[in-house]
Amino acid sequence: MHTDTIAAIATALSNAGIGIIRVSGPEAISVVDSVFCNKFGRRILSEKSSHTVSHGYIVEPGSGSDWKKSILDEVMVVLMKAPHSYTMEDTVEINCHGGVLLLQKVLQLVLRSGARLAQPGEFTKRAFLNGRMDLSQAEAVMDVIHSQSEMSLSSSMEQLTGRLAAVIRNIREQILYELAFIESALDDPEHISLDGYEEKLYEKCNIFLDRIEKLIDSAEDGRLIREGIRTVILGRPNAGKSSLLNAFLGEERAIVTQVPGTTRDILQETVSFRGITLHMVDTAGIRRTEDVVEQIGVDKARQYAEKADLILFVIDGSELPDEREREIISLIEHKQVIAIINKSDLPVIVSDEEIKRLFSDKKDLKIVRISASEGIGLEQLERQIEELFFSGVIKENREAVITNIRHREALENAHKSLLLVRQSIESHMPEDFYSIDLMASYTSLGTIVGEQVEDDLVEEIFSKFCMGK
Ligand SMILES: Nc1nc2c(ncn2[C@@H]2O[C@H](COP(=O)(O)OP(=O)(O)OP(=O)(O)O)[C@@H](O)[C@H]2O)c(=O)[nH]1
Ligand SMILES: [Mg+2]
Repeated sequence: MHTDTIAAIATALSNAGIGIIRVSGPEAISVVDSVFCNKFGRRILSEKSSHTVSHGYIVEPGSGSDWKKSILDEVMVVLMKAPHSYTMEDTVEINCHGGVLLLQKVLQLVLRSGARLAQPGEFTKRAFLNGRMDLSQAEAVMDVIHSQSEMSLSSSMEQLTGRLAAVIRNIREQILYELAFIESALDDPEHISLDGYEEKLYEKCNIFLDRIEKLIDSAEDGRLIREGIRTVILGRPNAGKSSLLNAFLGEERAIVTQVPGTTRDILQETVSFRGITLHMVDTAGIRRTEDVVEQIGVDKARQYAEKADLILFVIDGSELPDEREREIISLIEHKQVIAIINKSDLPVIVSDEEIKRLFSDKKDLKIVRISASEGIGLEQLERQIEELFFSGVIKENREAVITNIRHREALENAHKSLLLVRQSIESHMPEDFYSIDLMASYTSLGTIVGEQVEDDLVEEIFSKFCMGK
C-alpha cells in the first residue's frame, strides 16, 4: 500500500547537541546508504544486519574518492529492518551532532536521494496502517504532540499571512484560470479556440516558474519564514537599543542619535553567531509620551515583547533606573531576560545588586555589561545567549523551521509540475496533458496556503500529528 520512503527530523529543533533524522520505507536503507559512509569512505549500510549502530559520515551522494571534502557531519546510524521497527517498515535513524541548520541540510540530502518529506504524523500513520497500534492509541500520541506544538503552530500561521501567501494565491488563481480555459475549450471547441494557446501557456509557465524560483531562493536563506529565536530589545529611550542592534549587525542599520525617542517603529533583522540564529527586533524606547506616533511605537514594542522567546533589556548604566525600568520589568516578568547594562565606557553608577532588586531577585536573571557604541562585552553577551540556548532554556521556533522545509518541498513540486507542462507543450501533446500537471502544481501550492481538499478521515486525523512522529 505504501511504497514510497519518507523522512523527517524526529527530534525537537533546538540546538540540543543531537538531532535525529528518521527515514522509513522500502528504500530507507539504500537512500541513507547513498549519503552515509564509514571512516574508510565505504558504503556499508546494506551489509549490516538489523538493530545495529554504525559510525560514519554524512557525505554528498556520488562523492566517490573525494568524499572527505563533502563531509557534512559525523553521525551514528541506527538500522531497524522490517517488521521490527516503529512503522514496521525498514527504518534508518541518523543521529546527527550538529544544530538546526545542519539537520536541515542532512534532511535535504536524504530527500534528494529519493525519500519524500513525511507528512505530519505519517510515521505513526504507517504504524497504524501496518497494524502496530490501533486508532485510539494513535490518537493518544497525537494529543500529546498536538498540545505541545499548539502555541508555536499559531505563530507559524501568523508568519504565513502576508507576502508569501499573497504571492502563492496569485499564482494559483492564474493557474486555475488556465485550467478553466482549457477545460472550457475542450468542452466547447466551436466557440473557444485553442489556436495559438500553446505559446501563450508556455509564456505563462515561464512567468510562474520564475516567480516560484524566487520564492525557493528566499526559502534557501531563511527569508521566506522568519526563523530563529524571537529576540526583542527593550529599554527606556536613549538606553542604546539601536546601538546594540547595530553592534550585532556590524553596520549602521538603525538610526542612532542622542535624542530620546529616535526609534519610532520596530525594526527587524536576522543575526547569526555560533550556529544560533536570532530574529532580532529593535523597538521604540518605552516611556509615557504625548506624541501619537511614538505612542504607537511603544504599543508595538509591548506587543512584540509579549511574543518574544528572549528579551534583551538594555539599561543605561550611567543613569539611575526609574519608573521606566520598573514598567518594562512588569511587562517581562515571565520572560527569559538578559539585563544588559550599557555605556560601560562611561562612569557606571548602576550595580548588579540594584538590577537584581528591581527584578525582585528573579533567580535566573543574567546580567551582562557592555558598551554598544564601543563594541565592548559583545562576546560575553553572545556567550550568555549561547548558554541559554544550548541548555534548552530558550528554543528556536520549531514550527517555523519545519514550515520552511515543507514549503520548500511544496514549491519544488509545483516547479517540477510546471516544467512538465512546458515539456508537454514542446512535444505537442494534447491539451488535457497540460491540465494534469497544471492541476498538480495548483495542488502543491495549495498545501502551502492550506487550501487543498482533505476528504479522507485517516488523512485528516494523522495530518494533525507533528513531523517525524
Ligand atoms: N558612551 C556611550 N554612549 C552610547 C552607548 N550606546 C549608545 N550610546 C549613545 O546613546 C545615545 C542613544 O543611543 P540609541 O542607540 O539611539 O538608543 P535607543 O535606545 O535606540 O534610543 P531610542 O531609539 O530613542 O529609544 C546615542 O547618542 C548613542 O551614541 C555606549 O555604549 N556608550
Ligand atoms: Mg533606537
